[in-house]
Amino acid sequence: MKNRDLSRILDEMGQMLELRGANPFKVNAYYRASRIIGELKEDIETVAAEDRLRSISGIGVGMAQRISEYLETGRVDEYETLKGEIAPGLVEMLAIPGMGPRTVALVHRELGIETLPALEEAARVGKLRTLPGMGEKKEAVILRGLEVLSRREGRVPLGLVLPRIDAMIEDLEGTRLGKRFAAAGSVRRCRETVGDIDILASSTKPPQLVQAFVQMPWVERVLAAGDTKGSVLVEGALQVDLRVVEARSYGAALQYFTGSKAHNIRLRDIAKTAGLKVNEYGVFRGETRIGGRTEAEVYRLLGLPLVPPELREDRGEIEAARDDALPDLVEVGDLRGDLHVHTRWSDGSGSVAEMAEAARRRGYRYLAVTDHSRSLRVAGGLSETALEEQLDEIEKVNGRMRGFRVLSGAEVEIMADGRLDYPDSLLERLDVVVAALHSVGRGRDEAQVTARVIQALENPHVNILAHPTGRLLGSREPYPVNLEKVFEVARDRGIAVEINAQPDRLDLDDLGCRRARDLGVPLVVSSDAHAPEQLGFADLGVSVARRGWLAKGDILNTLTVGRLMKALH
Ligand code: DGT
Ligand code: CA
Ligand code: CA
Repeated sequence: MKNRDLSRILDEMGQMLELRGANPFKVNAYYRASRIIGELKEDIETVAAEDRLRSISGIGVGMAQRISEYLETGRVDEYETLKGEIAPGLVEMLAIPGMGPRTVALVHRELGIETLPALEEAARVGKLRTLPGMGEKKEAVILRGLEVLSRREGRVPLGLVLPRIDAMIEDLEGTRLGKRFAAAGSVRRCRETVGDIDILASSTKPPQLVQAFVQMPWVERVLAAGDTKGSVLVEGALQVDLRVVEARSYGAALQYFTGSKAHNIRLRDIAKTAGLKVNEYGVFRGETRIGGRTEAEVYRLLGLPLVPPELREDRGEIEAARDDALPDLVEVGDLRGDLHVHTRWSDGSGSVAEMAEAARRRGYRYLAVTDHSRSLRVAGGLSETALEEQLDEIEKVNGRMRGFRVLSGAEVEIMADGRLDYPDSLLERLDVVVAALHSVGRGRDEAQVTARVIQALENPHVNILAHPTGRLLGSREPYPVNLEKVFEVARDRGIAVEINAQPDRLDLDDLGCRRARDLGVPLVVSSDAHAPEQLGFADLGVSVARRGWLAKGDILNTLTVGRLMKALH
């Protein structure tokens, strides 16, 4: 789907226009179109193909033209022109969390700042705070934003690149110049962010395949094109490396290029001790190749069972493999339901029935509807009365469905004093209460935030703690919270901790999962879907769980609904 890319481009256009002081109506038209397309349930290409762009409310003639232009040519002329006319440093500044077009225009106009280093310098020496409408706080926000931006640089959340990788591999398969294709590197290990994309292929015509690769329409710049490898940049400056090997080396190459480097170094040591040599071409004794066609064979020749890619970080998996004690990792197919989703009642885009149908199509047997609670106004939080009405609707949907159960629930705000956002008398009536913190307020320290969360977990109706650290990949650091203490309370009170599978959350992360499991805390994998098709995010959550060494038995939403309710209550 091109919805996300298009939404981003329109938003950037709005920002660039605002930066240039364009008419606010025009600016807002872009922001609105960006939002509408970002939230659109349908594939924008389908809508355009069926000539229905104009029927989307909020999309006018001009906007529809730009959308068609993008879908047909892969670019929007006006976007490229705007980018060309504005100093590149100013465009970069727009990406700083906490800095909008107005602030960028202000520092440009008043201080003549046009680059990130100049901006940082001005913030450090306290020049920004003197500008009208700024101040010390805003200056500190910008400094932190700069830091976040520099750390984010280069790494992209896995969930955002996975669909693109599938499409690229499909295109490569379409050339018929290779036999097998796979993503390797950090993508295959399912790291939460990836530095670049490594694709491996087996082929009898490596140079032709490399040529076809660097000529793909999605390639923006060719960095290298040799006989067996090519490197390119695709949209958003993301690097893609293709390696082509012979079929008899495919397993060895897949093992080598999956990494991690640390894991590979350990394997090579083991090989050496056994008088063998492993590299990307195979396993050798002296000059003789003794294997390399499959990855399992490589491990077998080293006396090890196949180590799942998600574990290959040298975090104890080599020792576990040697002792034949690798965990039996949870799989996507083990999930029987989802315990955190939103509907149109708050900020989701599907009805209760639509979400339930989509869950059933995924093979689930239950789904907890957990819309936002009353205080989270920005996300359309439900009043008590609205929640009671929703309970009636859930009952009706349940009356129509067989072999599937919609559980009632809510994602309830943890208030500043640690109390929950609905009275106990209402919480008591829900099947699943998910407690969540959406902002901690300025200047709160670890002790305060931890106390607030623990206070909430002491409410007898809470079943699950949502996204426990609140981090957003590339844009927000975790809250200062002592997870260790939170885990202990959760364990003692039988409260599950969530692995929130939104691509930019993945919260808990892999190490958090492992620690929770070691402490005996039950976990759940939740999509936090805001639309039917987002239920699929759960797959990403499962990969985090696998990287955290979790087995099926560690995850409550692998249970049948009867057992689940017992475990939660
Ligand atoms: P990334 O791209 O930063 O997210 O992380 P990776 O793990 O994908 O790293 P990348 O793309 O630099 O290399 C892909 C794999 O190739 C890496 O996981 C292991 C293998 N590899 C690369 N360089 C070396 C090396 O110097 N020694 C060994 N043993 N393996 C290497
Ligand atoms: Ca990589
Ligand atoms: Ca690479």
